[in-house]
Amino acid sequence: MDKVIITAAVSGGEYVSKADTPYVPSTVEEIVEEVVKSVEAGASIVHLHAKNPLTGEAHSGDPNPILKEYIKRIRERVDVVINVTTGGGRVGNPPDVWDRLVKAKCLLGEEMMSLNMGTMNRWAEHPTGDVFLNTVPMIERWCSYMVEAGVKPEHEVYDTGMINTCKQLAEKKIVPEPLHIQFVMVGRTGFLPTPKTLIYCLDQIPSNWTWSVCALGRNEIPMCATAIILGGHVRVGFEDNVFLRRGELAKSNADLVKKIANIAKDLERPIASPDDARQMLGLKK
Ligand code: KMH
Ligand code: ZN
Repeated sequence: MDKVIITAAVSGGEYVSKADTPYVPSTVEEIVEEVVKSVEAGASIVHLHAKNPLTGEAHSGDPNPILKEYIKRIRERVDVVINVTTGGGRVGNPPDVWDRLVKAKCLLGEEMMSLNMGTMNRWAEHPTGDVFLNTVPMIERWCSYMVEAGVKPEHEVYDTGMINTCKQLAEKKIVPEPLHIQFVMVGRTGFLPTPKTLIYCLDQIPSNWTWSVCALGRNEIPMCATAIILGGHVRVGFEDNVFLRRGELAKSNADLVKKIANIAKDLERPIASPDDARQMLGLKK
């Protein structure tokens, strides 16, 4: 079986802060340390959001200087594929401001950027509103900025129609094939986190596209195990889940990486190194 790429979403993203777990990293040092430990545990990609160093909440201003610092400091410590979020379009943020931020974000030295593939009702309460706003023109523009900068888009797909939006990007030749999809199985307002849903999704995409799965809370490990069995890649980490098992907080993202790496090894899927991931995803180092 092909090697499995483990992404560690270490920073807690936009939803997870110190109020949820004291172990979520917030300072630059803590983020870098979590990345190093996660790579040692088997992660070949890290997915990053800029954090408020005091609270561990999402940083509310321009995230780019913070992300740039993370990237520089990570590169000094460890070899790993760096994937930063575009952060989506926020309701209330002028589109031209957001557009400039995303364009500049493509030039921070990362190899991949995640991008939500449609506008969607949020599955949980969120300080900036109930909806995330990613129109098709925004998606097309942002993907072309990434491609121009040599950054590979990771297409975050939360529901069926977003698969069609990915196909349109390929048909219009905005993103070169094969695309890389992250099926984000959030439940509630999006895909139900079930094997049946995932199999349906896989039937919709070309067989040469690469794909990964993430799911929230207690669904994280079972859905990642399902992805491993079905030949895909996985993402774990505090952005999606803070528990190692029922009632026990993970003390580090690395605990979650180790858990899924052991499952992969038991299922005879070797773990991809960062260079394996680069080769499998066609990244430009
Ligand atoms: N927070 C995840 C459920 C992104 O940051 O671009 C989705 C995500 C999207 O990681
Ligand atoms: Zn994210």
